[in-house]
Amino acid sequence: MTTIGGVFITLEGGEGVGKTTQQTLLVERLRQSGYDCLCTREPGGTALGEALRDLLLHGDLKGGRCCVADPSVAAPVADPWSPLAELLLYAADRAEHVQKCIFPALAAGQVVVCDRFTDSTLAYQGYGRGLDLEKIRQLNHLATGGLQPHLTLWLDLPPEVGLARTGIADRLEQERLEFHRRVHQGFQALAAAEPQRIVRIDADGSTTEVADRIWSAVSRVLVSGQITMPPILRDLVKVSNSWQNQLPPESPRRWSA
Ligand code: ATM
Repeated sequence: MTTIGGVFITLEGGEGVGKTTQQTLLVERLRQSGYDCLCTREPGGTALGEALRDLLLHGDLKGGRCCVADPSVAAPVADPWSPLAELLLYAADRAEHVQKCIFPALAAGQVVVCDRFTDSTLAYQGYGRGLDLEKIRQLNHLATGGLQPHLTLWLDLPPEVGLARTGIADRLEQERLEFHRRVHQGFQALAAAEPQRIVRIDADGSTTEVADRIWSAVSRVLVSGQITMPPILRDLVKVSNSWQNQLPPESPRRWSA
């Protein structure tokens, strides 16, 4: 195995927990402390990923619409995408993101702060939609080459509170509220199963209070930041490099929050 530098941190949680704000604050604090950071997100982070994000979150194809749980998306239509197709689109986004952005940044010794990663797929497609958790784990492994975050910050709020913050709770019918409750239970179960990696952050409080809780968890992992590159990922990078030698490297995408 090859040892590389870099620290991989992910933020997870349901709707309205404040992930995006907290990600921005965390990255600012890391940069002020002298760390070189990549601030990225899933779905997204690459050209393909941003196109998939648009499709997954706002997709409106002729004859059907995505079945993503985004409560801001209008009521489901007659022909929603199959949950398996949705799962595979998230996996395609992740494979591209890991190989083109996350892995190179880690290899260069950066701190990667990613808004959502594999735990979202387990929580949303697994616990939320009811797809088989073991199959999702296998697919996550295939897409990431086995790469796992050093630290996952699970921003926890009761789903009703988070959805109320987004201002759309009132428009949610019971069925979709139930979905978000299952997603929340999923994050709870994942955190209980991997307490070393997944740290629960109480997302109730002022922005500064939550940011301080996050910083205290992050400070603990920064001292130990070393990760091991899984061989499968090393091979993927080699293959990719051999046919991409003529192409200019893709810069990480930026987006406005
Ligand atoms: P953000 O709004 O936090 O960026 O997330 C986009 C949506 O993508 C979110 N939808 N809702 N509701 C969660 C969803 N999502 C999945 O369902 N599975 C995944 O693997 C990922 C990365 C995101």
